[in-house]
Amino acid sequence: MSKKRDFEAVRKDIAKLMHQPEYDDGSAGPVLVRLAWHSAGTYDAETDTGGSNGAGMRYEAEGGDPANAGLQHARVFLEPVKAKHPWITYADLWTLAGVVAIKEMDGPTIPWKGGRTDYVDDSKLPPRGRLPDGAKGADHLRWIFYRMGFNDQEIVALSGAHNLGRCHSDRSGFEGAWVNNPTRFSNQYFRLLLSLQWRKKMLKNGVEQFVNFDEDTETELMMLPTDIALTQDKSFCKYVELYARDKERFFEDFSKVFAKLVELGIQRDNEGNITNSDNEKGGYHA
Ligand code: CCH
Repeated sequence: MSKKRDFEAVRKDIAKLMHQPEYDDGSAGPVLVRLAWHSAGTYDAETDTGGSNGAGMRYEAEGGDPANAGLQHARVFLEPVKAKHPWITYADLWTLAGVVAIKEMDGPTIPWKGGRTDYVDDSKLPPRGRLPDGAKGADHLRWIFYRMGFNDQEIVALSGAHNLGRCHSDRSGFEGAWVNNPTRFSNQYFRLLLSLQWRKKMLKNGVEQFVNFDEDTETELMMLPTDIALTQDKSFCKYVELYARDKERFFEDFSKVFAKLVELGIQRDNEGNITNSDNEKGGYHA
């Protein structure tokens, strides 16, 4: 491979910035995973709009969506990597960073291919409101994820990313972490969903979430209404139970579904080259 497209070198530099003692739980990992997910999760299969291609979050229309609040931290973490490897597109960098972060946090290896462009086609810009709302229920999850082309099993597998990171009241309005060790990828989220008692709590800002308080350790964990909905819907709950008891199966399924997520809207030829993006057109100027 020519030096110009040395993705291995980029992977190494992303891995090196994972440790961030001053930030959150000491890791850039969770917010990088969320950046990759939100960059891709705007996809609409019917109109073939949105998705990671184009890195539209650089611009106010998408970056300023309240659903993306806080993701500037992830983008700032990655700036030195972009400066060192200017040939990589933001669309590739953000999706690759999610994949590298998951691996660095002891998660599965996720197949990833490069070649995304930073050209934003105005006709493919996603409107706001395409990302899920944590205050809602199972119907909303299906509405959002079926639109991208995922099924119930894939929705549950993807939700397992809530093993990582935390909610911030100044970003989403919700507050707290789902698990005790939010920088290590595991199936703990599914196990806690089923094993702990979750009670509704109204936060000072009027936002409702579910919490469990452990008297012994005096720690409070949280779940979003959408997380709890996975246990209340028969079809979803089947997979919550599966992933709670079978970590290997969760890792396998998560790897496949995350790889699918970051490929949404991207068409490739037999050699893996993207056929529906035009790098020659240059950047988009909002
Ligand atoms: Fe999520 N997520 N997510 N999420 N998410 C939040 C944080 C993370 C929803 C809502 C929220 C996925 C699916 C959903 C991560 C990965 C994924 C927060 C807190 C909310 C709210 C944001 C804040 O305040 O900072 C909802 C609703 C859904 C519906 O399914 C999927 C899919 C993924 C990835 C595959 C990660 C990681 C975080 C932690 C971010 C951090 O900064 O720590």
